[in-house]
Amino acid sequence: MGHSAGKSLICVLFFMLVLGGTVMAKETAKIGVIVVDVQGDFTKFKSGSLAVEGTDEAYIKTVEENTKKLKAAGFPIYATQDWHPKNHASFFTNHPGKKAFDVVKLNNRDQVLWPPHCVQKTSGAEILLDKKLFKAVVRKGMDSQYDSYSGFQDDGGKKTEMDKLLKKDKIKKVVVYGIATDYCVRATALDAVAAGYKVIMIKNLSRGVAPDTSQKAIDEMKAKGIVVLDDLDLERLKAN
Ligand code: VGL
Ligand code: ZN
Repeated sequence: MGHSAGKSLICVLFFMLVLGGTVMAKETAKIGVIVVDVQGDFTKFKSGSLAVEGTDEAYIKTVEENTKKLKAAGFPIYATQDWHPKNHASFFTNHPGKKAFDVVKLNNRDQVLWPPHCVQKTSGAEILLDKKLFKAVVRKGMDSQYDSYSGFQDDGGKKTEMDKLLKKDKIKKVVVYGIATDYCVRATALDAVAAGYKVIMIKNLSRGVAPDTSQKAIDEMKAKGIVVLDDLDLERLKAN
């Protein structure tokens, strides 16, 4: 084999490698993780004002361990943080004569009235996981007139930075879990699908406000093509 034939062969091999790599990269969608609203006020662990069933210390530890494993495996982790002003329209205390869990019309939508929770700069608004885990924390619900269960946008249609962050990081698939299954996890997962992401929701890393609405949320997510898994399977996720 002459010099030029050898070079051609090396050239062909090189291009096969590059092409192969490109095809492979297309098949393995880049995965990001969205940890939804793991904040003091939503937990029994911190005696939160809107403590969700099953959010004891063991739950927080399990979420932290699993999130650490995902980070160690190289997946970028994003958090959402409910971050309300004191005068937020979702608080029953801002509606004279109303009580917690009443439902009112707000900008033509049904709004559940919650106990005041996740007020900006209060301890109840703090995320209970190590901040070093997160590539970004996306705050939501800052507009007093609109609620924002979704990490992507509020009820007035105003977008957070979530979609931009994911696009910048070339994320194609998101793993979603946290609090609450029937509200913020549901809304964030459904908006992720609507924005074109593949979505995996992890049931046992999530907790719901009520069993009936949580089951309904799971059925809805499945109907929209979200893969609902009981537990995180890191090996399967790494294999994609
Ligand atoms: C949430 C109710 C009110 C949630 C936030 O994180 O699911 N629920 N605000
Ligand atoms: Zn809220």
